[in-house]
Amino acid sequence: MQNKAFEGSIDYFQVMDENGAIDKSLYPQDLSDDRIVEMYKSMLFARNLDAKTLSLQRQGRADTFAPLVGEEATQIGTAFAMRKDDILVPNFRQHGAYLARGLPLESYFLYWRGYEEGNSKVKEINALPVIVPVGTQMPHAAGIAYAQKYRNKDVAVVAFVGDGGTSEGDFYEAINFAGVNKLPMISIIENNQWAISVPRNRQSAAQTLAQKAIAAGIKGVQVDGNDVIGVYKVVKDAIDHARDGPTVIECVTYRMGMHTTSDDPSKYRPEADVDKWKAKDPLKRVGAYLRAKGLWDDAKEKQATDEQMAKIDEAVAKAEAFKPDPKSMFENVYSFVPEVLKEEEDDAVKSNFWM
Ligand SMILES: Cc1ncc(C[n+]2csc(CCOP(=O)(O)OP(=O)(O)O)c2C)c(N)n1
Ligand SMILES: [Mg+2]
Repeated sequence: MQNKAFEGSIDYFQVMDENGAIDKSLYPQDLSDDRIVEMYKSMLFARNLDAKTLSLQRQGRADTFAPLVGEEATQIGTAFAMRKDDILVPNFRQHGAYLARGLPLESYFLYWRGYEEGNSKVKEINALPVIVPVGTQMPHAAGIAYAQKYRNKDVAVVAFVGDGGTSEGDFYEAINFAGVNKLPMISIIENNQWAISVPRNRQSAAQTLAQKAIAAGIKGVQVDGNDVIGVYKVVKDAIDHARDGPTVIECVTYRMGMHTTSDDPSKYRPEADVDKWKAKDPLKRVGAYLRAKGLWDDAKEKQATDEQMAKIDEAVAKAEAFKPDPKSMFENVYSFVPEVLKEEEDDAVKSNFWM
């Protein structure tokens, strides 16, 4: 005898196509025109901020950072679908999501100037700090989701992971644990096609990354990650059903810039690939939609950009005038200060090494 023991499939969603045309049957009913304008402004802000931070880094005024250009729809669509109490667990490229959730801009610049104080404000927006080790945020997210369920709280945990991150054991362990315990955990795979110089096809032989959910016995979907309305829709649906269990959402997008400011992608990828993805630019697409509806135009674009750049310049000036407290190195590491750390702090204060 031979029977099929299991059969599965992964749905792909796109609500807004590359020209800004909408599939009305999938359009999320709760999404107003005003909200889409807000999403567009938030995407524009992320892009302007990226360009500014890159320029500061090149002038030695910011540390190494990971640009998000091209991935705005994935991050902003997700952030807008989240409720206030939901918890954001980023990796290291999610400043678009952070800022859309309300992280003070000055904190962002403080972090990228290397100050601990920049990372501590994330608490105020129900988020975890920037997490650089690839994939380690996923077990944290599963643990936090377990706590929400244990306390019977209607809170979803939304964790970001890269395509590269899905090859880590941490990813599998986290989604497995989430599946077994039916946790309110949404895993957003920000599949930007690259893990530094490793392309998606060298990352996994699986046809989609979303199908990894199937092995964990949980729901997996794929969405056009450059379609902000599509991303909003699938994340919102997952959050609405988070009490029933976890979802893995693969957002198919593209890293249009470098991995980080210490990387040169021209060494390993053809420029023609980038050009191909430029046609799918997430900002152009929603911009075309809003313009066709009479909700956006060149004057609004200029006004929004001018306002955003002024805000950015003001935050940079504040961050550059910031006087760090060296004691901050010892804070926010643990929920309480362990004796050994306290001793180190006392020694450091006594030795006055920073004076
Ligand atoms: C555990 C671990 N291994 C290796 C690295 C070095 N590293 C930093 S980012 C990165 C690639 C991550 O790719 P992906 O998960 O696709 O995220 P993306 O950078 O594309 O956003 C690697 C290998 C690291 N930070 N942590
Ligand atoms: Mg990647």
